[in-house]
Amino acid sequence: MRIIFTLLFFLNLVIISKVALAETIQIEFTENDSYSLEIAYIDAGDTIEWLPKNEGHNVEFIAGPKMDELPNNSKINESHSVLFKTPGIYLYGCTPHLNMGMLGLIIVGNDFHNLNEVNKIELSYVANSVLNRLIRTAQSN
Ligand SMILES: [Cu+2]
Repeated sequence: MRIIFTLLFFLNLVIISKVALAETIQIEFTENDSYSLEIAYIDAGDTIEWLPKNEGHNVEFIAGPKMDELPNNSKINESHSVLFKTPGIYLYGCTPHLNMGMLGLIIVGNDFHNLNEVNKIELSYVANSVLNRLIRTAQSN
């Protein structure tokens, strides 16, 4: 019986430390029509919070490891937070400024398995060159 209690105690510690390790990373909309953090490296279970520090922007998800269940888009000028559970690459952009290259990547769990799908997304010339730069940076990290 004592062993069971001891096991339960340690199991609890593991669960509590897992929860305590989940992080929230903040990304701001900037006056340069960009996100303050272009590539976010997070673990599964972490949350990203976007803050409307500059007007006229939002977060629209374009690609992710599960294309049929992408995170919700946000409304313009509103803060938005998303908890990421599935490892992989997420691509998002600002609806009004996506064609100008206002986009960002989130790499969950250092997992690049859906890189080909992300590369296949059709974007404007400028957005595509920004995406290529971000992917090169992410891969060299
Ligand atoms: Cu924008």
